[in-house]
Amino acid sequence: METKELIVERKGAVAVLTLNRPEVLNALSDSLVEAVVSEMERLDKEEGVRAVVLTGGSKVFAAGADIKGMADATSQEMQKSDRLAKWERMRKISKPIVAAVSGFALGGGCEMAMSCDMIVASENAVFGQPEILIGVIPGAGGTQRLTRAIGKYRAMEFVLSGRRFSAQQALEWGLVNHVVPNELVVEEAVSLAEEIASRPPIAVRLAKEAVNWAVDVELGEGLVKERQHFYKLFDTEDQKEGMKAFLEKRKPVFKGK
Ligand code: DAK
Repeated sequence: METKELIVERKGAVAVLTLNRPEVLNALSDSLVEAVVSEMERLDKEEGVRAVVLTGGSKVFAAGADIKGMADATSQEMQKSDRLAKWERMRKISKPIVAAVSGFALGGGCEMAMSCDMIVASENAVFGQPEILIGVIPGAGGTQRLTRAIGKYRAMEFVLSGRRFSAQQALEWGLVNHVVPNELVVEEAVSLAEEIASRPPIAVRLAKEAVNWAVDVELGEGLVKERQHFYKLFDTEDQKEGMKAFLEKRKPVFKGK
C-alpha cells in the first residue's frame, strides 16, 4: 500500500517508509499515523522484508502530532478517538525498525522516533517534547521512553521546559545510535538495516524481543525469558547452518527457518 502521505520503497530486504507532508513539517495526522502503522504491520508479514527504515527525508522528521486536528477537541473526544491504540500497534512489530532522523523530531515526532528500535540522526537533527508549550504533556510515550533513554533528571528538564536538544546531545545521552552528515542519514540507516537484514531472521526477531524485555521487565524475569529464546533457537535450521559454517570457515546461508 502506498498513500501520498507515506512513500514506501524497497531496497532489497529493507523497506523504507518516508513521511511525506512537507507543507506541515510532516505533522502526524491520524491518517498518517494509521498509514505508518498499517504499512509496518503489512511489512511485518511480508517474507522478503527483514528490516524497516522510517524517515521524514533529509529536511524534517516530524514536528509532532497535527495540532490542527487536536486544537478544539475535548478530553472526552480525545479519549474516545483512542489514538494511543494506533501507536501501541507499532510496539507489536517484530521486525527491526531503524529511524533516520533529520531536522525536527518534536513531540509526537520524537515519540515516533523513540518507538523505533534504533535511531540514526543527522547533524542537524533537533529533538524535543515541546507539548508543555501548548498546554499539554506528551501522550504517545514521551515521558516514559525519553526518561528510560536519557534518565530522569534530563527528561524532567526537557518535558517540563519544552526545551529542545541536539543530535550531539542525544548521542552523548544514548538516545541515538549514530550522528552522520545530513545527506547521509537515510543511507546510513539503510546500511545498518541491511546488515541486520542479512542476519538470521528468527534470531533477529527473538533478539529484538529480548532486548525490549530489558527495558520492560524486572531483571530476573528478563534473564529467564532470554534463556528460553536462546534454547528455542537450537530448533532452527539457521542455528545449525550458522555454527556449521563457522566450523567450515565459510559464510553462512540463512533461510529464516
Ligand atoms: N501540527 C500542525 N502543523 C504544524 C506543526 C504541527 N505539529 N508543526 C508545524 N506545522 C505547520 C505550521 O503551522 C506551518 O504551516 P503554515 O503556517 O505554513 O500553514 C508549517 O508547518 C511550517 O511551520 P513553521 O512556519 O512554524 O516553521 P518554522 O521553521 O518557523 O518552525 C517548528 C518549525 C517545528 C519549530 C514549529 O513549526 C513548531 O514549533 N511546530 C510545533 C511543534 C510542536 O509543538 N510539536 C508538538 C505537537 S503536540 C498522542 C499521540 C501523539 C501526541 C499526543 C497524544 N496519543 C496517542 C494520545 C503528540 C502530541 C504532539 O506532538
